[in-house]
Amino acid sequence: MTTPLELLSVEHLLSEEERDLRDAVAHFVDDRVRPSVADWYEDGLSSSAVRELALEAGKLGLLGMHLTGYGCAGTNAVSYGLACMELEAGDSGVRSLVSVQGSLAMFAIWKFGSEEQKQQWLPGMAAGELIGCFGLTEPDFGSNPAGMRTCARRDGDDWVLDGTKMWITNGSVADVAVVWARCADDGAVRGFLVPAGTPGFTAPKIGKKLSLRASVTSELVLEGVRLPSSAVLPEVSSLRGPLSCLNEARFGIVFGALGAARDCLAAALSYVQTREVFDKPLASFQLTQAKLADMALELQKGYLLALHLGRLKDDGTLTPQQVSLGKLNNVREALAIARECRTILGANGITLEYPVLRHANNLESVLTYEGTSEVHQLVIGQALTGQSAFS
Ligand code: TGC
Ligand code: FAD
Repeated sequence: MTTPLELLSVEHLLSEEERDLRDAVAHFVDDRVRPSVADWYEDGLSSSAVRELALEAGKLGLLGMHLTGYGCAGTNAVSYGLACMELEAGDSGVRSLVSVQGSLAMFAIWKFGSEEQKQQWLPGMAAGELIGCFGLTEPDFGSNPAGMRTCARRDGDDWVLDGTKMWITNGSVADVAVVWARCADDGAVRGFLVPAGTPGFTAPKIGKKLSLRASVTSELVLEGVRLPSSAVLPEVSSLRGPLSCLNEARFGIVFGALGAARDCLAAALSYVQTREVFDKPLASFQLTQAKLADMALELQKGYLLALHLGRLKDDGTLTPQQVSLGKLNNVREALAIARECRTILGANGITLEYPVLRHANNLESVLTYEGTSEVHQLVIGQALTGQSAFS
């Protein structure tokens, strides 16, 4: 029997170094994620578990791995993508931890921070000793962050921040929050580094989630938060700042979502060999094989797309529109695969004994965060027609 990813021999398109890194992350997921992930999902991931995972991911060099200097591993983009794929084969929440830390919080500081800010935060974040979060979304402004109400005003040499951020991954665990705010004096959007414990800053955890349960999600509340002038990221003063960070994280998701889909397909392939219906293995029915063939096809098309985008990124030519194409396709197809696998497992598919509904539920969040499918359709529509249809 051939595994889905062997069908097209996509493996041959990877270098030995890329395969070795991918395998190391896969072992980490087998050892540290798979044995506990059903419990994390059922109980909700604790803050201490986030810290432990961050330290282990830091030891493996996964945090900010595609960045250079400041203790970061400096791998190529394809290796980062492959790491996301293996982590998300474990759980989207674990990939989220690595994405938010490396591609959002660390990238913001690495790209737009002062040398002093980089020295202060990046080595500890790369090691997983310090955790960062990224606050862009607000209760009333998700897809349209340009409408943000979080406001920064000057008071002497200080900045004072007021506002609320919503749905922030690791908000209540983080040692530092990268908060994007509109400045009262010039209307520019700037990033601020808000250390945990700053007076006026709280981060209540969001409960009752039915998706991404192996991940902590929080609100950020800023009430007269006073920060020194050194807290502002000096190198950007428009939405280009946060949107550039999103390009990085979305790229990881292009690969990551396929990991979740691959894990679902592996579970379904194993299930159909042993489950008998109408006195024959489920694998022997044409309808089952048609489902499996279509899913393997989409998985491999998605993998080729991800690799192509990864090679473009390593060449320095990847555009945000191309990232939108990859995120739109691969998350949408991954979710369709997860749901189809759930049908194959019948009632067993609804339990945490198997990964399929957990992945499907997680992928509902992945479809929404980092730009909803509709936002990415509109980005592509604008590229095709030259017309913006956002508003
Ligand atoms: P627009 O007026 O077109 O541009 C404003 C400024 O931004 C620049 N720009 C970009 N820069 C870099 N990368 C991109 N993709 C960019 N898109 C635009 C643009 O050049 C301009 O710069 P400047 O310096 O000239 O001012 O922007 P717009 O307000 O019309 O917005 C366009 C739109 C809707 C595509 C954008 O707002 C968007 O992407 N919305 C979706 C928001 C979103 O994805 N939020 C995600 C929050 S973080 C998250 O979800 C983390 S989940 C956890 C995890 O990853 O695990
Ligand atoms: P809305 O923007 O209100 O969209 C609602 C619906 O309207 C969607 O279907 C959308 O596609 C559609 N829509 C919006 N605009 C248009 C349009 N112009 N045309 C047609 N349809 C449109 N954010 C952060 O900043 N940091 C984080 O760490 C973070 N982590 C997250 C973790 C989880 C688990 C989740 C679920 C979300 C997280 N988010 C985070 C927030 C996420 O980025 C937003 O949820 C997302 O951007 C969508 O915003 P919204 O939920 O406000 O939906």
